[in-house]
Amino acid sequence: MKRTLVSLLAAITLLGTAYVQTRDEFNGGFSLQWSWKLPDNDPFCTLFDNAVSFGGSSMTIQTRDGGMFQQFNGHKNVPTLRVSGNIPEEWYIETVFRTDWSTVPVVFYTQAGIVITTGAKNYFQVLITRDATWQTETVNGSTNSEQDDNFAWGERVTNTWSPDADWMGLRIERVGGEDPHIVLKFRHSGTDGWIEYDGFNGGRYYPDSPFYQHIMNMLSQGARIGVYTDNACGCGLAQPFEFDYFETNLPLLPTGDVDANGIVDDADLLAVLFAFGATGDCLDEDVNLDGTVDDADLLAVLFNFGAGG
Ligand SMILES: [Ca+2]
Ligand SMILES: [Ca+2]
Ligand SMILES: [Ca+2]
Repeated sequence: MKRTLVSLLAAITLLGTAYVQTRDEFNGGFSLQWSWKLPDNDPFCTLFDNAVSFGGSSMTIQTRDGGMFQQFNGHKNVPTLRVSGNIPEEWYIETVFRTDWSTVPVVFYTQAGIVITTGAKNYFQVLITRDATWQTETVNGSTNSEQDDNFAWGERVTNTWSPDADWMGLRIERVGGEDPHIVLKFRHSGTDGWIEYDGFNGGRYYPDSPFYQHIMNMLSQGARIGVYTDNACGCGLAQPFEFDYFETNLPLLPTGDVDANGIVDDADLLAVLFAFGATGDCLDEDVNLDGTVDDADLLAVLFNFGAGG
C-alpha cells in the first residue's frame, strides 16, 4: 500500500514535470522574458528598424534583409527565450502565425517559423516556406540547420499546398517512451488540426540522426528558442508575419532573472534599481523588453522573487 502511494506520487511528479506549460499570447507586449540578443550575430541586439509591433493579442514582425546563413550572421529581429534546467523526456515548442501570401513575390524565398539556437553559428529551424525554386504560389514545410556555421539545408519536409491568409501552425515535439524521436507537425486551413509532417522527405528524427543530436545538444546547453522570419532575398521585402502565440513546456529561465544565473534574487533586484530609467533595445534589466527600465520591470522581479531557487 505504501509502495503504491509512493509510485502514485512519483507519477504525479512526473506528470507535473511533463506538462508545465509556458505560453505568451503577445497581448500588447511580451509576458515572458524574451531577448533580442543573438550570440555570434552582428548586430548582437537583433531588434532593428521598427520591424516589430504588437496588437491586442499578437506580435507582428516584418521581414528584413539579413541572415544567419553560414558566416553571414547578420540576422534581424529574432526574439528568443532561454532554456534552463532539466529537459523533460517529452517536450514541444509550437507557434501559430499568418501572413498575406498574395503579397509575397514567387521569385523570393520567404519563410517564418520556429528557431532553436545557441547563436547564429548553430541552429535548427522549422519553417513554412515559399520556395523560389518552383516560382509558384504554393508553400511547404522546410527545415534549415547549421553547426559551427556549416549550413545543412534541412529539407523540404511536406508536400506543397496553396496558402491563404489564415493562421498556420508549426510544432516541434520530442516523443519519449520506447521509441524516442523528434517529430515536426503543422496545421493550416487545409488540415484538420495538427497533423504530422507528411513525410515528403523527412520530418521525423531518431536518436542516430545528426539533426536529433544537434537539437538535443543545443537544448542541454541553454539554447534559445523563439520565432524566426526571413525574406532570404536581400531585396528589401518587408513581409509582415503576425504571430498569435508561442508555447512550450521546456523549462525556461525564470522571468525577472536579469543576470541569467537561474534564480531571481537580490542581485536581479539591485540590477533593475541601478538601471532604473535607462532606455534601449536590449537591456537585460528591461524585463518586459518594452525599451524602458521602470516600475513594471521592478514589479516583475518582485513578483517572481525566489523563482528558480
Ligand atoms: Ca551562421
Ligand atoms: Ca538572477
Ligand atoms: Ca520595461
